[in-house]
Amino acid sequence: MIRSLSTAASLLALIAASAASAAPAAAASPGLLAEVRARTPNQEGVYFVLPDRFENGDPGNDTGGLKGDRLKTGYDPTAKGFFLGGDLKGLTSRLDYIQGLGATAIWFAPIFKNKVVQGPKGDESAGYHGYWVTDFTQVDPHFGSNADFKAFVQAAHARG
Ligand SMILES: [Ca+2]
Repeated sequence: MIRSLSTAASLLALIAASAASAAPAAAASPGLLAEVRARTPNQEGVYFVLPDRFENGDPGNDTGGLKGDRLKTGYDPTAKGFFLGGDLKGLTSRLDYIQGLGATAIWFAPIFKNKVVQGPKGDESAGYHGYWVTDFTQVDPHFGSNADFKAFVQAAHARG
């Protein structure tokens, strides 16, 4: 069974994404939640994932809604220092795969809106890793939307 295990930063995103609606685990049954809560940390199999490098579920968000070359959009699937296109829809679509590995929890790199590109001229790279956060209340558009994050959490929680 999979349970979302988030970094403190990702928890903030979850709170932001679900602030206007029901609790994110509402889809899981009370018995399932009790089972999950009874597990100790050493019973979890944590799968760490960098969303940009996992699965591209929506090519429409690859440039994060930005126009121009890779120094404007951060997207260049031919360069390891730039966004490759992976996103939350892709991650959600591969929950069967992650569960099949035996993982019971998912921990992923920050997904918040972050600086697109930085670095000295000729040595620029993009924030595909998520660690240049500029807004802790919004999912970076390269990864999807707050609704996509909520859908991921609900799909993962529905598995336990
Ligand atoms: Ca994408």
